[in-house]
This record gives sequence, C-alpha cells and structure tokens, in this order.
Amino acid sequence: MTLTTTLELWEPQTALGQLPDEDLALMLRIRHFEQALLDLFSRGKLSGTTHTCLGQEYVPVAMRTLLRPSDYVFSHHRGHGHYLARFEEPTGLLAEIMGREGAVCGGVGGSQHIYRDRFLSSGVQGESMPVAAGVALHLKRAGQGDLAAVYIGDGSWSAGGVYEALNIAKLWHLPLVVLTENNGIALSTPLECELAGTIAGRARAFGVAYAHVASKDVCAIRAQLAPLVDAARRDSEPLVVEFETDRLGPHSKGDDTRPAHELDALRERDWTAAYREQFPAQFAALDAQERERIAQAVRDVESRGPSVWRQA
Ligand SMILES: Cc1ncc(C[n+]2csc(CCOP(=O)(O)OP(=O)(O)O)c2C)c(N)n1
Repeated sequence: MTLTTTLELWEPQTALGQLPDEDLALMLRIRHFEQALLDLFSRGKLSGTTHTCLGQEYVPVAMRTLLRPSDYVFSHHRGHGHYLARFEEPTGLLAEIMGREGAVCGGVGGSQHIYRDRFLSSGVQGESMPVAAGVALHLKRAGQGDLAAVYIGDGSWSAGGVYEALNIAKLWHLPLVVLTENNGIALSTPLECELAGTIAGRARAFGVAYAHVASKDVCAIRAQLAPLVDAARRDSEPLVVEFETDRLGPHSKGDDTRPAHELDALRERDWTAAYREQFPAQFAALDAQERERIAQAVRDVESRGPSVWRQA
C-alpha cells in the first residue's frame, strides 16, 4: 500500500520576533550545514546515510538557553541541529560524517551516533528514552539541579521503551524533559497512520506535565517553556514538550513520499521565508556569513585525510 500524506497543514507562520544575532546565525549555520550534506551526497562525496533537520533548526536553538552545559542531551537520527546548537562548531561534526581527521568520534559514529561530553545521539528510535531516564535518576541523586533532555520524533512515540521510561520518570520523580519534534510524518508514514490518540493524551495518562509549542519564534518558545523547564529541574519531575514542526527535506536523502503541493505549502511557511521578509538586512548579512562558514568547513574537511579510530 502506498501511503500519502493527507495531514492537515498547520497555519502558515506569521510574525516572528527579531532574534539576537547569535541565535539567527546558529539557525542559519544549521540550515547551511544540512544543505551542504545533501549537496555532498548528490556529488557522491558522502556515503552511508544522513537525515537533515531542514525546517526544524529553531527547535534546538530555542532550547539552547534553557539547557545548561551540565544537563545531558540525548539526540536521535535527525540530530545535527541538536549537536550544533550545543557545540556551535561544524567542522568536527562534518569530519565525523565524512570520516576525516578531526572527527568528534573518530569517524565511527557517523551521522547518527555521536558522543561528546554530555551529548549522545542514537539512530535506534526510542532507545535513548530509558537511557535518559537512568541518567535523570543519577542527576536527581547528584542533587545539582541538572536534567536529562531527550529529543524524539512523533514516530518514536510508538516505541515501547518510551512508555517504560515515562512510567519510571513519573513514579520516581525524575528530571527528564522529552522534546518531541512532531513533523507530521515518520519516514513515509503520515501521523494519522502511525499515532493513535495524541501525544498530549499519552503524557496525561502518566500524569506527566505537557506543553504544546506551535510557534517557530525562538524568543516566544523560550518564554513559554522557561517556567516549565525550570519546574522540571527544581521539582525533579518529567515534562513532555511537543513542537509542531515541519520537515522540509526528504526523510534521509532522496526518499520524500509527500506530494509536490504539500512540500510547496511547507516551504511557504518555512521560518527562513518569514524571517527574511521581516528582517531582511540582518538575515542577508548572517546568511552570507554562515553560508561562507560552512563552505569553508567543507573545503577544510574535504582536504583532510581519513579519520583514525583509537580505542581509549
Ligand atoms: C527501533 C527502530 N525502528 C525503526 C527504525 C528505522 N527508522 C529510522 S527513522 C524512522 C522514522 C522516525 O520517525 P520520527 O520519529 O517521526 O522522526 P522523523 O524522521 O520524522 O524526524 C524509522 C522508522 C529505527 N531507526 N529504529
């Protein structure tokens, strides 16, 4: 059976607040990084697979100031934006994906399996939830007010481990923040064919606090979530956040099953289109800066030799 998306499109993005340069620069750095990867693939310069977060860049950038360096972040298969929002520097990640010298995980983690300081990603859907709950238990016992933040997609709400983790997180009062990027589709399966009920209802069933984020405005998102994340930290309680977001690119590289008119509609409400229109001078300057930064990173990494894995 061929599944096509019939999901009702969310309202087009309207006004966005002006961002500090560092937030906008970071969002554009992620955008150009992801576009560079698709370009490298199309020229046969990358192997393996990769999943870009085109359209979703603002989510980890909004979370950036709400999380502390001492918090743990668990990421998933679409995690380059999560990584760049935490570490900001694209070269080590690009080297990792290309298997070149300077790779953050010696080139054995690739696009989906990164470990650096308190950041871990896994391509196994839902796997990070029980691990994050365990880390949240440790953080609670350490008593420093740190939390474990875990990104999952809408499709990962079908994984059993997600529910075991939520159950334990609520029972044991763990500081676990579940950041759901609901982009309306899981690989080729639209939301209405993959998810019974709602994510809100599922959080409610465990008595877990829940927030729904419809905005793409980084400052508005921070204002909405700051008290909730603070409460999760202060009171040591789990929190589920659901971001309504858009996956503008294919699932991985050339595998988009959505009809052209739907993709056009998604592109129309892309945050870059709205932001460029509202703040053209700031956008143009930072867009050029970040385009060049990523082009330079590509030139640099392409000129390097292969990465070497040295076991610790
Ligand atoms: C346990 C497991 N099952 C299946 C897959 C294959 N797979 C990779 S991404 C994906 C869809 C994920 O959808 P979602 O969680 O909504 O994230 P999105 O890709 O939309 O960002 C699937 C099924 C996997 N990586 N892990």
